[in-house]
Amino acid sequence: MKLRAKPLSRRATLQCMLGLTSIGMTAAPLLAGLSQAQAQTQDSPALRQIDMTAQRFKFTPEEIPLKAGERVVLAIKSLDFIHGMHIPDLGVRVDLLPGQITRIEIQPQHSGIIDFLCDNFCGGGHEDMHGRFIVSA
Ligand SMILES: [Cu+2]
Repeated sequence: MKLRAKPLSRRATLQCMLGLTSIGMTAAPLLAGLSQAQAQTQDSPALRQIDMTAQRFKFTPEEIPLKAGERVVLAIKSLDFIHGMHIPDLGVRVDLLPGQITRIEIQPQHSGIIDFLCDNFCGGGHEDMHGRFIVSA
């Protein structure tokens, strides 16, 4: 069966326009906000992205606050070496290729401190290359 859109009569169009303008100045922005939020949850849930860099011998930022249960994407750019990103408590470990952005999705379930570290030996300061997520309830 073919569905054909029925052209609106001139009167119907006019009624629509009147209907829209009858929404008060305060209601219109509220409705716009609602439809935007729905679009995000239904179509592509936008995860919060945390931009990071890895460079001898430091992750930036080194301390990252998170909420328990929140899914986030770490977008880590290595600036100079194949560093490693190892998060033992979350069972995550990846190489960070220089010049590329490596994305890792994590979702810590409980509040507390979760350490992360570089696990590719990258030089004299390698042992200092670590950081932590501070997960709040
Ligand atoms: Cu390193």
